[in-house]
Amino acid sequence: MTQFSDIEPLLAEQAIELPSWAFGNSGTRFKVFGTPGTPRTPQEKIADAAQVNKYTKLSPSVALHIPWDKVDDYVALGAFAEDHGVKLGTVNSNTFQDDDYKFGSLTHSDPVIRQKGIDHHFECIDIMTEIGSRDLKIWLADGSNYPGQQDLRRRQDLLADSLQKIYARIGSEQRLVLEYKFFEPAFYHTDVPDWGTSYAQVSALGERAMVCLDTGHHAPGTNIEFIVMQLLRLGKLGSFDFNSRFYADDDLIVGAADPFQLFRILHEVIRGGGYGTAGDVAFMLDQCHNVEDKIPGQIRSVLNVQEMTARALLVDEVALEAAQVAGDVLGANGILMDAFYTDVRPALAAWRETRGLDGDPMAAYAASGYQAAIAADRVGGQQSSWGA
Ligand code: PSV
Ligand code: MN
Repeated sequence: MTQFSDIEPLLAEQAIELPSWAFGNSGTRFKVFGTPGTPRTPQEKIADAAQVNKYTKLSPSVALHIPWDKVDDYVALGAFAEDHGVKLGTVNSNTFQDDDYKFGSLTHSDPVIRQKGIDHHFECIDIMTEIGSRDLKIWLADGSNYPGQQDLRRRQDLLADSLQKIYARIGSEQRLVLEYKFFEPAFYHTDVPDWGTSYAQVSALGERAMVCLDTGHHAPGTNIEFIVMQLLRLGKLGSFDFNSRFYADDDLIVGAADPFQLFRILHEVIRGGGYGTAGDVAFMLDQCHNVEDKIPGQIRSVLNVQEMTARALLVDEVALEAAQVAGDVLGANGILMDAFYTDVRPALAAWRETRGLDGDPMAAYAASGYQAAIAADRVGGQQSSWGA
């Protein structure tokens, strides 16, 4: 039986990147609620993200979304982040909010608009080079709403061509990760709807092109851990966008809807060699906080990932394999469930204290007064918003 002390060194390797946009306001097409203290600038988003790392030591980097986080001086932004104890990480492109992209971006039939989308990615790569970022993350809203509206195959060919041009600009230490999503905003067809399409496209590019798996981007009932296993097996799992969903692309707190699913995913990550500093899978959150405060929402999120990671690390792999090979159906299932049902919270709290952290990061943040301070200080200006 694996003991908690056995897994402590591995827990210390955990790093979960935070999305800058999680600190802005967000909502639905029905309403975006404002929150007192919401950042107005990329700097204020980074300062808030640094709070999450301060109380958890789990989130040493922040992902940018361009143009939402556009600044004049990215080197200065990187220095600002370092002063706050975090680094700048993945750069996310955005070809879904410009009128020109109404009928697509990298798959658009008009070469001028396709080139505009490609140029935007060149700009993102330049920013990555300035801030020392490894990953360019591409998610495309491209697709169509009605059968017959578009030529599905032609668009795959155009996508391959556009991605090839972007990939050719990637530096030798940089990677391109291509995210998939089964629907929305296009509803009939999406140009990168599933891991297989992403895999086919990135495989055609080369070694430094990988798949990004957003946990909210699958049909209900999809066995996501199978996809994790398969991509790791193929050497193409580049990154995760963690969040959770009940119905659609809800972007709720990871582990909130189905902690068992998160446990199963992390178990496959660990088994497939994707966990820790030895693996090169990037773990990111891609979440929005519509009604809850954003900083504690992010703290809760990284703690959920840490708790399910600890449980997954506790799986007795030797006994599990023996049961599997012996055809012991209930024995194998029982071994997995024993780890899942282990309440690791007291052990994690004690371990945090040995690392100079408060055992209860949520309570420590609440007691710090930071939330009230930003609410008082950040008066006026334009609050950041998803899509602003
Ligand atoms: C698309 O739904 C997505 O998951 C992509 O990662 C975007 O970059 C992100 O959401 C924006 O919130
Ligand atoms: Mn995502």
